[in-house]
Amino acid sequence: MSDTVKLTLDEIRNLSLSILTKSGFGPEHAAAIADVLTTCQVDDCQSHGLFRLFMCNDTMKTGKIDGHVAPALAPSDNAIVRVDARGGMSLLAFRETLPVLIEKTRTHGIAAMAINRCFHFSALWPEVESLSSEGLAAMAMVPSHSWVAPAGGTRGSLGTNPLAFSWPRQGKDPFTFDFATSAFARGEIELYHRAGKPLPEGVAIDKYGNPTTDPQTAMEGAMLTFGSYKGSALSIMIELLAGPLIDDLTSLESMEFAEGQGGAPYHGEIILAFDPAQFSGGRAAANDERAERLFADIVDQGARLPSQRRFAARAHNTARGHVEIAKTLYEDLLVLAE
Ligand code: NDP
Ligand code: PYC
Repeated sequence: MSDTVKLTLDEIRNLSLSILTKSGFGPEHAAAIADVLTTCQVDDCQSHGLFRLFMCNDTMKTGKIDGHVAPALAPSDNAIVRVDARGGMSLLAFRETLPVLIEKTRTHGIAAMAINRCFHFSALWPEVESLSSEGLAAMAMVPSHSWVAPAGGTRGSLGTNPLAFSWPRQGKDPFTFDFATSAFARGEIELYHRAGKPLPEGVAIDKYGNPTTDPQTAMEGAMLTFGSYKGSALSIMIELLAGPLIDDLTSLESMEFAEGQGGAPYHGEIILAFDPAQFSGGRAAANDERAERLFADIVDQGARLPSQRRFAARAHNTARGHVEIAKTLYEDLLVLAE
């Protein structure tokens, strides 16, 4: 008997919508979340696809999130778009405000969106790719919960703090990367835990500061940053840019706010967008060629660009009209939908 289940794109979205609605999200929030989960699952992003419905459901159970609230855009005449998620999930705030960010980026050459007071559970690449598909380069960053020890430390101070970047390419998929600044995303450790698999070395320490490969012990101890002090410094930068810079919480403060109840972290998000047409002094086409020469040099030697696996998964799943997910995951999701 197969240990996977086939789901069409409509089935992924409908399953997400029914779980989110049952959990207590209103139609606008449920649609914004279901669309991103479907997008992620089609690209075989297992840690931030359908699996994240558990986190959405857990977040609602805390009673701290508002599943119906409308985000509020602050008036501004400069290049900063400030949107208050007002205690709702981040995705509706991003979706509703994206056109303003695009317009401001085209006007000023560079613009930023600061989302405040949001619960956040999602992958960032769909956000930066919604800007690169408009011909803009973009970066996005968020803190999370203080699960991650700084390099040389023994306890969690930093979040898993993802950094995403997307660069538009003429007639091609964009150059995109999106990864946690921890060696593993929390979601990845959770998947190892579900599968009963040990972690690789170098991902986490126990609560006494000793290395561990046991996912449960890792979640009770602290995660490690990627690349030692380099990932640690990047993670601190993300805390600062997506926290104090935009008047919002750090991962330490998000953890305190949660009061041990679980669910998605609560904090802010920053998204930066750049218009190559304006930065390049009218030489965007020539500079596109220079970027393409770099990509070709990387690929020609057998290295792969980030997101190539994901784009291949998207093409494969779209062509066959379905994705495959673990049967155990599907059965657990059906319980949430009941
Ligand atoms: P991964 O380690 O799975 O992958 C990170 C990136 O590296 C992807 O762009 C991936 O491309 C690329 N990549 C992987 N292997 C290679 C390779 N050999 N050569 C070139 N590029 C490669 O990501 P994480 O597990 O760290 O993060 C997963 C997701 O979790 C992200 O989308 C992130 O936004 C999300 N996240 C969200 C958080 C939040 O608070 N909201 C917190 C932490 C993470 P490809 O996909 O093609 O393999
Ligand atoms: O995987 O680290 C993670 C994560 C944190 C919040 C949402 N995902």
